[in-house]
Amino acid sequence: MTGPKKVAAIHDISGVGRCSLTVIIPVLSVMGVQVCPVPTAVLSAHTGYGEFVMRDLTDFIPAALDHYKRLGLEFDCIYSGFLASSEQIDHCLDFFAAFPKALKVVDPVMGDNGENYKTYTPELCRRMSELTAVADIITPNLTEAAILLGEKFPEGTVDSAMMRSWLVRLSQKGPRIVVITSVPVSGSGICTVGYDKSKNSFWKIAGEYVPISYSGSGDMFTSILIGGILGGDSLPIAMDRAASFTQSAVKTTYSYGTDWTDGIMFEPQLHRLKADRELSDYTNL
Ligand code: PXL
Repeated sequence: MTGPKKVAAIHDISGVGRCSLTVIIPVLSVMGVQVCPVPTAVLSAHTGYGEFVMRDLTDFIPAALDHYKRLGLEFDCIYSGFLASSEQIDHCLDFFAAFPKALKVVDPVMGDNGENYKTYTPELCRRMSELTAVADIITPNLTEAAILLGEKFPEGTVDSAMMRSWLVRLSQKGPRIVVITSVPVSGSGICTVGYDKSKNSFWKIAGEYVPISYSGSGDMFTSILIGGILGGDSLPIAMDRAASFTQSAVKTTYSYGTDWTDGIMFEPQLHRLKADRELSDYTNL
């Protein structure tokens, strides 16, 4: 009766490299969710290219928020990701405060494989924990989870007990649901691990190791997770949907031998995320 769920997506748009809004918009749209982009920056290519042109849109975010308040809009979900300045933390906090009924999802984008992204200053990383504290759901990768906890990035594999402890410690900082991606759990390949504080339940989705890490994987994973949860999935089902689609698209991409900077070749498989059938078989009376 209410039409598609509406998500305000506070992320950058990068022209080349398949990440952030160029992944989030198609993925959530095919899952039947409306994306309202609130761009944090425009880049010619994501930061993994080393050389890129970037326009910071810090001033745009509060202006867009004021407009949405004047329109009396409501969102079902506010989803933040790549930020271009530490002031944008305040703007995201204002967005979350303005729509208290919305599901608050923070992907604390800061780095991967033990390293920070090029534009992420120590101040921006330090302040990211202010955002995760007000979120309902956070989806750090292992690098970002370590930064949020002030831990060293674990070299080699980690065990389940350590991951359970990291999940609980992250949730004690605020969020009800914590999902950590890209975790090499001993004996289980590359896993996604999750915790729901309200149910004290822990979940793990095991995946195969693929010897390359593509840009935008986290954006793809979190978008599918959100699409699933807004559609009524339980946490482990949403995690499974997100991890298995991302893994399959990663394996497809790997078979073509493209550069990691080019991101996940998701276009051939996108239709698999679609709802079962189209509901358009009606006429006007
Ligand atoms: O997918 C994370 C991401 C988003 N946006 C930009 C990035 C990255 C990771 O490199 O550079 C611009």
